[in-house]
Amino acid sequence: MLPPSRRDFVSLTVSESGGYTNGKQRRQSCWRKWKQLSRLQRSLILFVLVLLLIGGIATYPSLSAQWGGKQPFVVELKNQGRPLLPEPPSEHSCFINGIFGEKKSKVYVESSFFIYLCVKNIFCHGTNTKSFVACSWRGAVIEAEQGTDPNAKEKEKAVDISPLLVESRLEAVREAFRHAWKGYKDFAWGHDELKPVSKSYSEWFGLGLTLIDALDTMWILDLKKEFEEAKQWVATELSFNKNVDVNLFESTIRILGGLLSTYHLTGDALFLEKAKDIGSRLMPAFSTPSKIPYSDVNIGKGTAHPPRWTSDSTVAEVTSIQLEFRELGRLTGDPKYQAAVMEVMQQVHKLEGKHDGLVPMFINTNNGQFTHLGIYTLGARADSYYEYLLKQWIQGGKKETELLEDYLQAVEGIKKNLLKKSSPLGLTFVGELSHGHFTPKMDHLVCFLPGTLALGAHHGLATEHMELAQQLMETCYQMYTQMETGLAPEIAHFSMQTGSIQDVDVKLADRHNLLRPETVESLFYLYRFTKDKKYQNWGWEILQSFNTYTRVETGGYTSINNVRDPKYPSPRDKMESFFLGETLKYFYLLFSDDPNLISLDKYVFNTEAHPLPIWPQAE
Ligand code: DMJ
Repeated sequence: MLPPSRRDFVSLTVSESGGYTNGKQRRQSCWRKWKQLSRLQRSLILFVLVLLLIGGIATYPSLSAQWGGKQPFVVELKNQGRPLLPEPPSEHSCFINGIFGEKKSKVYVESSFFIYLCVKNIFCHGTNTKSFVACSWRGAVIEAEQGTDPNAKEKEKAVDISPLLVESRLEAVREAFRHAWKGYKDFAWGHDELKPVSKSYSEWFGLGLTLIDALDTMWILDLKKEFEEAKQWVATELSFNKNVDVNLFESTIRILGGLLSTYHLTGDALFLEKAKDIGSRLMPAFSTPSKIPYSDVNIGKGTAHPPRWTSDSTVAEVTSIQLEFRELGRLTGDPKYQAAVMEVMQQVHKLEGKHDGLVPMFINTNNGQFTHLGIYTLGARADSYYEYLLKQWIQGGKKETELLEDYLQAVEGIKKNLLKKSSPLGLTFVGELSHGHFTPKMDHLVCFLPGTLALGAHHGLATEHMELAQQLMETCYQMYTQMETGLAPEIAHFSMQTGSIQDVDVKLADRHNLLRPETVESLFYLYRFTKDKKYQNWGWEILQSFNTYTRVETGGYTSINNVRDPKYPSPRDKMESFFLGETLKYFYLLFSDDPNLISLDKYVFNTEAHPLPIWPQAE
């Protein structure tokens, strides 16, 4: 999957057969031969020449597109000897998978060969900033809008991208999923995570994490064959009766959440039974002096404990398991599940140590108090606390006012303490506060926030939230586009000094990309609510970058160490389960134009992208 150090070139050498003759002699002998031909022979030759001329004129546009100044983007990548993009399409899907290779504001015709296979289709394509390109059959490119038109953005919004293009992008996501699934199936079947480069696997809980996380994605992407084989594994191989320590939060959002949502989408009781089994086995985590749960549970022995070095739990972890246990309680009718997780929310609601609604990162399981006070972030260890305040309120029918109050107060706290503008582009970003000192550091994890703010606005909260969501969305996109690979780093530092050249700076230790979903997730929400095509186009660019720098030839995608080095991004040899559970699912939902495909008025996504129903109003 890595770029080789050299490129492959094809050269053509045209040589004359026979010895040297000067031009005059050659012209004379040609004329003599022509005169020696019969009239019929001469007419035939002229006829063939005229036919060739007409054929040449007809094929000129596609040839000029391929050989002209614009080098076909996708073809160039393929020349590097890597399977960077989907395989050549077949039959009806010939337009799929990149006849159009898109890069920044330009659109290229990838291959006249594939266009010949689709001569009856007409493709229209808007790019993210400046121009629209309408491609007629055989690849004639008509530039309809160019560069400096001040109304270009508005027009872009107005132009309907062809349903064919929408379908082609959806198919590109399905293809990416199939490729990832192939790696998992071949080298990691039934294990937690694929190691695609070494063609092996890693275990975290030993519960087939990737397979369970991916179940509802397969259902939504309509990958029936893959879904059925995974379901068979769940039915015959999956057992939670294992002497193994699992992390309460991770197994709740990925396993319990994945099983519950698959149950709702399919109506298959197998998944509900499995959800009940894992849910009940996780309950010992709540048996603590404070009722704030421990981080780890042994699901075979029924014992729980904090990490070895502390009796603290992470605030995001104990406050981001509520959607799942509340839903399990509703389905089973057993009140213990809801009671356990709502107790945590009620305690955190009342706790001292918040700063304008912002919470610290740790909470003690013995006394139930926040610890390590003074550090406030929307990133790791706090992120999904904010997300779940809003989503629980939505899940429960917008009646639980304490949850809403805490959410609204937190948004005000973010605005007051954590928002700043970068230089030179003036991007709005979310930094961190450490004992009163502001740091312009933003985790990629924070990119869930534009989506959450937009979701709140959709459910009736201030339109100001939507405006902030759009500003932050641009920032998260810039975290990708300002990197040499087009992929965001794990952590960005924003420049605030006037005269800076680039807004996003990345420290050496923060240059990795784990195939995380948050930006694609937010793009999905922003597109659903605004219908602005630029969000789809930004997502398409990001998918291309994943295909270019993280796709492994033999199956799977790998996280990488260095988003700043397109020559050697340095694979980490791991495909996280959330790449299938979240990232590819959000890509698919982003590219879909169907608002009823997991309607946001009927479902709320847990923090691992598993949709759970919004409760009917009577409950
Ligand atoms: C996922 O497991 C969840 O989205 C979680 O809330 C945050 N981290 C990962 C994805 O980045």
